[in-house]
Amino acid sequence: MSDKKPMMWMNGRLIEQEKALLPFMTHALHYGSAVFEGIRIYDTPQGKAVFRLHEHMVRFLNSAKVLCMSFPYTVDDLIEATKLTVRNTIPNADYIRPLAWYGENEENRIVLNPFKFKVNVAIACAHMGTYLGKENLEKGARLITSSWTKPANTSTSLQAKLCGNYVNSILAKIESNQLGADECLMLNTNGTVAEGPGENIFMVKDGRIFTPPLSAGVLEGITKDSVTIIARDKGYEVIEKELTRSEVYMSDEFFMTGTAAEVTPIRSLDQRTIGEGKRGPITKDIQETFFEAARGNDPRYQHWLTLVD
Ligand code: PPE
Repeated sequence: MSDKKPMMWMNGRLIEQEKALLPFMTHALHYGSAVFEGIRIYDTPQGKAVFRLHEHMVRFLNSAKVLCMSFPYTVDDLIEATKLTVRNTIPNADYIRPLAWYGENEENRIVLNPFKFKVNVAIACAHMGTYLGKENLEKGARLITSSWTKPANTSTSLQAKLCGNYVNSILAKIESNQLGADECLMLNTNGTVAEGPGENIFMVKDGRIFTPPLSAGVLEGITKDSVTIIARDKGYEVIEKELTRSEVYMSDEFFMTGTAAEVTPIRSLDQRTIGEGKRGPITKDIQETFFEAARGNDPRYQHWLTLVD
């Protein structure tokens, strides 16, 4: 073990991660007025690489815009800051967490409107490992339908990664784990399928692949985009359409995608076995190519990787 302290980037410079302590009056701590990203680091034959870094930073700035945050960093600045952070963090880091938040105001006042509060931007790394269990990448995870619905597109901005939105995901996650499931499926206020608490979803039926549109109340996932491109390159039809819970029960295959979840097959929903109750052939085909792409073994998708060194 090296005795080098893990570093993170905050407001333009590297600091020791353990020294990143925040004041109690931080607006975001009280109200969730912050935006974040989650980005994966993969080991590739060329060294450590960040998956779709540019797209994540574009979304990060768009999320900040929705919250009327301004900060003086461009996408390119944030890409350079990320590379610097990855080079100076813990050795087994596989996940990057950019976060921008409203901090304190000068008069220490407690008010909802964050306009007079300082905006802070930071990038740190962590070890995430497999999100829904290593064995479930093959066996498939078990889902329940959450009793919590996703907020409507009229309630908040679901295409922005607003920290406050994630209280809904946390409630759903607590419930699914308390009930013995690995994860949950969340419906929207119209009763159709939205996504997971931190994943987009895909359903396979009769050889075609379906996923809900943004109007169903989902994040515009970067893994969802990668999987759609991979699937279409393989000749599968990928169709965006509203899905019902029953359609999922009757589907041939079902899987979740996300930076953290990668491509995770689902074996059951509400104790109903999906398809054969294990990773289906189309899911396997797409999952394998996804991992080859992320690990730098597929030249077709090399442009998705940013080398760190
Ligand atoms: N929907 C939601 C609600 C979501 O949070 C994520 C990412 C996705 C879909 C998939 O998006 P993308 O990562 O761009 O493919 N969730 C992040 C946070 C997970 C966490 O537990 O924290 C992630 O996967 O990094």
